[in-house]
Amino acid sequence: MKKGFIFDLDGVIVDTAKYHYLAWKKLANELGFEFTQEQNELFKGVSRKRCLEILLAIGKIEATQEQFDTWMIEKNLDYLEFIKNMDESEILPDVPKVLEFLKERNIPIALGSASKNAQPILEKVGLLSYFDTIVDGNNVTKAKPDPEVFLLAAKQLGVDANNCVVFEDAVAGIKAANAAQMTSIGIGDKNVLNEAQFNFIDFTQISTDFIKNLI
Ligand code: B16
Ligand code: MG
Repeated sequence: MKKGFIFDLDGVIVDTAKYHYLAWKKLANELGFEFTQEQNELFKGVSRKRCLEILLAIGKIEATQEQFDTWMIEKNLDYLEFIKNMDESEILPDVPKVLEFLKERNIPIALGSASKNAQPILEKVGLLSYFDTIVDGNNVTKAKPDPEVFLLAAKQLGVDANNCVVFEDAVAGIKAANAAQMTSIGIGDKNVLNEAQFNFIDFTQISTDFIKNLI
C-alpha cells in the first residue's frame, strides 16, 4: 500500500502567522482600529479573502469591491515585505528531520496550504526540494475545511486519499483532512485540535517509531 504525507505550511513547517499578523494589524491600524494576537488566531488556515472579510467585520467597516481588492493587495505587499528575509532559521524544530526520514524511504511528500505564497516561502527556507508536489491557494477554489486541497495533493502524489497522512495546525485543516478520509495529525494545542486522530505539540514530540508505524 503506497502511503503519502501532506504538510500544511503556516504553523507546521514555519511560523508565518506572526508575519500575517503584522500585515493585518498594519491594515487595521490604517483603517482606524486595533487587531489583537488573539483575533489573529481566527485567521489560521483561512484564505486571504476570508481573512479580510473577518477583519472588516471586526472593524465594522463596509467596503466597496474596489476598496476590498486594494486592501487585499496592500496586505499581501506588506506581508511579502515582512517575509523578505526569511531563511532556514525559521523552520520549526525537527521538521527537516521528519522530511529527511520520509525522503530516505521514498515516501511521496506534498504541501497542502491555503497560502498563495507557499512556493517562495519553501524556497527561502531551503525545503522546496523535499516536496514532490505543491498544492496551495493558487490551485484550489474551495478553502479548508473543504477537503479539495488535500484531495488534489493525494491525486498529484498518485496515492489514495485514505493512505495519506496530514499534518495540520488549524481546526479547519483537521476538518479538511478528516473529510478527505486521511489520517489527521494535529500540531499544536490538543484541546483546540480535538478532532485530530493524533496530537503533538510540535515535531520534537514525534518519534521515528510513530512515523514508521504510519508508513
Ligand atoms: P496568503 P496555511 C494560511 O497558511 C495561513 O494560515 C493563513 O493565515 C493565511 O491567510 C492563508 O495561508 C493565506 O495566505 O495570504 O499567503 O495567500 O496554514 O494553510 O499554510
Ligand atoms: Mg496552518
